[in-house]
Amino acid sequence: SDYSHEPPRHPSLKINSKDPFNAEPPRAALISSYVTSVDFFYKRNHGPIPIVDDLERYRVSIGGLVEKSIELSMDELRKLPKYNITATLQCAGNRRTAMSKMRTVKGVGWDIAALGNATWGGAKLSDVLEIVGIPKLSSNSSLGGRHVEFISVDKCKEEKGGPYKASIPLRQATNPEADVLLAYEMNGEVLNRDHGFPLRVIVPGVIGARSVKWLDRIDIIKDECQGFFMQKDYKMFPPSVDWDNIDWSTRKSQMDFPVQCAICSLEDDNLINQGKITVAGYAVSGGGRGIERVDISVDGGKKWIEAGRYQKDMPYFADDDLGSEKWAWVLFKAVVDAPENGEIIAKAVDTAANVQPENVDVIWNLRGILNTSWHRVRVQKAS
Ligand code: MTE
Ligand code: MO
Repeated sequence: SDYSHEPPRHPSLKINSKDPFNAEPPRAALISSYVTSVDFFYKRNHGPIPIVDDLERYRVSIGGLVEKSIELSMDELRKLPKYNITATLQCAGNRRTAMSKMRTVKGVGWDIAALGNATWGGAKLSDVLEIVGIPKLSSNSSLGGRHVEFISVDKCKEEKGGPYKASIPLRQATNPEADVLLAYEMNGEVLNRDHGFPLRVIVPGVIGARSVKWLDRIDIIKDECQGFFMQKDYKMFPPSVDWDNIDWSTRKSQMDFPVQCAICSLEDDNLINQGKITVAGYAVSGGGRGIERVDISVDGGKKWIEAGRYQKDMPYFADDDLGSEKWAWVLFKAVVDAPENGEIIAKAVDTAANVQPENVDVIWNLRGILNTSWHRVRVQKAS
């Protein structure tokens, strides 16, 4: 693979793997703004960043089980109604490093910042699929298609040099309220190369792996995409399954991500010299479920205090209409006393009352995905 044409990146990103480039921002940078800047947005790749430089000739083709295949240019996509959707993209491997401390897992190590909250601009996939004759809210195309496959132009070794691909159910793709986008903008600017220039998919509320970058083709297919990242990677196995007894076909491809939160104002270990500590971070849940509350404990989980929460630049209350922010994270903040036992814990509850698990061992899985265990940091008084 040729890594000699990678784009420039912000020097403060923490590099977890260089080729392919996988990096996350420092914890504190993540909570410095509600919308994550492009510079500080995590970068997750499986091969070199492809170069798409002839925009005049660039086309995304839409075919498979449709009556008539089409090709769309960027100009044609831009003429469709444009939506700006604020959505948190989270890698299923977020917090993998902490899971691997319990027992070794396979995969790139990530601290707690393999996610970001951006405003994505583009056309709705449900509008695009109407052009090829598939109405809104369809579970089947007339030719028997039930899934929508996204195929990239990049090359990954897991696909034996072929492109990255993934699929989502047709029902979700044709549901305007699922807000699946063909995005050409990120935070009001043209998408940059790292994040999928000129066109990527955004599947809100779903693990990042389904939001295919550098889109080449969209195919309507009968069965789920058979690619590596759908069938042999992003699946959640029970703790009893290891590499000697794994049967990939027994589990579904992971789609929605579960409720998650993490403290970003503190590192794993901190020296403090005052009695009060600011605990701030993010909380997010998949599937369009909002965040109901975030609880903080300084006594190992016996007593909890509720953190203040923010969405956009306004205080946000859980029972309101979630509106356009239902895919976005909530930032939280609380000021607490220094813990006697030296540990601060955060856990979030989503609007369906799902709660994060207390310990990582009950959700350990060999690929190290979806570590959503209570987030714990340690503080020590400086002497
Ligand atoms: N799309 C392509 N073409 N190639 C990739 O390697 N990685 C996926 C997804 N889309 C990937 C891809 C994964 S695992 C994640 S988490 C997100 O892109 C990361 O998107 P980002 O780099 O814009 O943050
Ligand atoms: Mo990912």
